[in-house]
Amino acid sequence: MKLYVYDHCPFCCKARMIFGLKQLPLELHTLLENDVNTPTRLVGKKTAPILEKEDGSHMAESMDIVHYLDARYGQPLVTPVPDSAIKAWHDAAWRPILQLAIPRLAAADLGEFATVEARKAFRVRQTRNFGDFEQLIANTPQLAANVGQQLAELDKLLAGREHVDEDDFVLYPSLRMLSIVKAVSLPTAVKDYMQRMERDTGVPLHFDQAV
Ligand SMILES: N[C@@H](CCC(=O)N[C@@H](CS)C(=O)NCC(=O)O)C(=O)O
Repeated sequence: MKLYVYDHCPFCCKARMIFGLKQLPLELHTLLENDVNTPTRLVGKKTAPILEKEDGSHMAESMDIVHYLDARYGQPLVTPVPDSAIKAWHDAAWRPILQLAIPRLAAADLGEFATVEARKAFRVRQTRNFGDFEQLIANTPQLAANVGQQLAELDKLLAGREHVDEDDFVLYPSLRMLSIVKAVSLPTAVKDYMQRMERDTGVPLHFDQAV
């Protein structure tokens, strides 16, 4: 099956994760950030991820893709987690994580930024969402201190964790984005978790491009 993604995109990471966890063959197609035509032709709007199913039809919405593949191939593993502490943690932490990660991802070597115009389009879209990139970079010390405190809490939640459930689809995409941020040091259980998920999902972290 074919999956259309942006490499920076946390929703796309969710869809990629289920392919890796279920060891399904994956043809990954990275859309250019400013390619409006391809997604619009496939699902009627500019969005990622998009799954091309075996029958040639297309499906958007990351968790719909995850549940579709989870139910269809092998034993279901994306079990719901009522009153999830990890989800509550993520609700509080995702915005500062993205404020750190987005301006750094914008400068990274990623397939969706293969042209100057595509990289520029990302800056325009995400400046609308998160504000001026230079200001975000200047805010690194405060943001990193904030995220560092939150990671100390997460470390307790992840100690001894070995199973997979719906929480991983909430958490790993954001921690993957955080892996591009050098200023944040990762506590042991968080780092171990990220490396285990990288191995088991096949969705690589960005440590090699961290700034
Ligand atoms: N609810 C959707 C959200 C997907 C989404 O917002 N994807 C972003 C990319 S990170 C997007 O397509 N943004 C619109 C754009 O690229 O213009 C899902 O879970 O798949």
